Amino acid sequence: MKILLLYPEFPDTFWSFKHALQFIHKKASTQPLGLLTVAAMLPAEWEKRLVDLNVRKLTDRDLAWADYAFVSAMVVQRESTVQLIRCCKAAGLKVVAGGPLFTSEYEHFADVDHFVLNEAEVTLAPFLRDLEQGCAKRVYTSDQFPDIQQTPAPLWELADLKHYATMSIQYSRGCPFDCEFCNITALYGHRPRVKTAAQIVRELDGLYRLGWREPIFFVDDNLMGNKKHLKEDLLPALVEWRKGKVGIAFNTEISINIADDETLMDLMVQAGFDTVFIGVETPDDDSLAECNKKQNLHRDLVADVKRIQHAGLQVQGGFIVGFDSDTPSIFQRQIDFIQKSGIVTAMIGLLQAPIGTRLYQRLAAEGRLRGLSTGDNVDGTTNIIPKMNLDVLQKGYRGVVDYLYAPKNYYARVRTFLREYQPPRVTIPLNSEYIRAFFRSILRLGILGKERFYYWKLFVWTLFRKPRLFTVAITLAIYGYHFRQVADLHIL
Ligand code: B12
Repeated sequence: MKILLLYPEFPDTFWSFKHALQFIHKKASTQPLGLLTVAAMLPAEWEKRLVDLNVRKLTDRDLAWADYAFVSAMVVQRESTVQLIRCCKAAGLKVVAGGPLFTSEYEHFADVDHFVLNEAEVTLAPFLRDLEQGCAKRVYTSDQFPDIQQTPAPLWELADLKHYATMSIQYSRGCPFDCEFCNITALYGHRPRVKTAAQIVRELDGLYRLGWREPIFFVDDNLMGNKKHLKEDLLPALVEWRKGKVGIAFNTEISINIADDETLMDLMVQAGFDTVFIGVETPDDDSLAECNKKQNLHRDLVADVKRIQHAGLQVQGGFIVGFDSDTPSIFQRQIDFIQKSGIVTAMIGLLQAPIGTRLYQRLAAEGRLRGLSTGDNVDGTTNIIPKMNLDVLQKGYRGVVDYLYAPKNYYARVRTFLREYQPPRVTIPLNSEYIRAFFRSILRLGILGKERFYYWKLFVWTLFRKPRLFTVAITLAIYGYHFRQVADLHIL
């Protein structure tokens, strides 16, 4: 059996990092981990070929070679997925589909032959058994959340690593919190399930053996979902693993209450983490209460962020406007809050209601939905009929984006952050690609760019005040360029 594993193209969005990746000559931010994991669960004797359309084209030869196409996607890839499936069908290929897009809305894909939904650890084996017996059904689904200690290591070797800026790896699935707008708990459950430290070390060894020295993203829904295992099992093992190795900084997603645990932050930094993404959402307690974001309520969120930065972890943040409790004053409050926190990578979006969330159910019952969410919550659209006038909301939102990514304010935020940040422990060996990226930044941002004045100001300021953070400063200048391109594309 010959299996073509297909990952559709991402649109040009905030997280695609497309415009920043050009500086380091990479094609995509990270590899499709779901497909590589599924590949490891298929019979070893089957032939497998990965085509990630973000890094290379799908050719007629690929299509002619395969017996089956296995497609994975998330909602934001909806459009390119439809085209990709059409292309496979036109080539006479049978299509098997799985992953979050299909688990959320498989009914919309009439051309797919078999849906293997939810987590493949549960649904793939029954599908393969039926396929062998010639009686495969159209839909395989399950409400079980499997033990991921049985999950095999992803087949990294199927991916052409040189095209990616980061590799991703997963320690846990699920989140103990229950934010109304998030579909993590619907997809992966409340009880965080963890792999063993030994499993993760084996996965890391696999990547290291393949020569990987660039960053690794722990794509957990909330790395500290199971704090006991994290502190007692994983982090000590990572501290040990790191000894004698170069490069490989880690980043992850986590909740704000990490700020309450100095020991945890310290262990994470020792283990090599330098960046965390946190859903900060809003400075407004009524909106936090409305969306059940209990972990963020009644806290001094700016002080929390500073504490985390001071411990040596850069904070990237998600922010939302458009809650029912929001009034037009929210726009300026978000701006002040984000500028003060020094969160440089601030993803601010309009509230959307993805299928499968409690928010979707509530608004459906209230008759306040307009179709499906685009899956990209920073494209300035929403499928919600908001309480605030939609025009006021969208104009206010546009104002916030304009402000946050205008070079003057963006670069000011970079300096606020660098003042607080402890240099990361992991030393990244300078490679020729980074050196070229540095010269490209001088040309594109320092000579040709609208931001050139702010670029040079940051350049000189960092050299004199924070020389050890010079690489971080240039990297953030490059990110800013990407964010501005995306903001211009979508909503300006
Ligand atoms: C890493 C990640 C990203 C990376 C993308 C990495 C990549 N190249 O794929 C980045 C940071 C770019 C990203 C961005 C976004 N993401 Co994201 N992301 C994740 C995250 C945290 C991990 C994905 C992963 O690797 N999981 C590990 C693998 C093993 O799990 P899996 O993919 O689910 O695969 C399992 C099953 O689904 C199944 N399976 C998967 N594929 C297939 C295929 C077949 C054929 C079969 C049989 C089975 C199968 O088997 C696997 C093993 O059980 C998930 C959350 C999560 N827990 O998965 C969110 C998630 C996928 N992201 C989500 C969202 C919404 C986004 C954004 C839109 C966020 C935003 N606000 O802008 C953006 C959009 C992307 C863009 N470019 O604009 C949603 C998607 C919801 C949906 N229903 O589609 C998720 C689920 C998070 C959430 N809150 O709900 N994301």
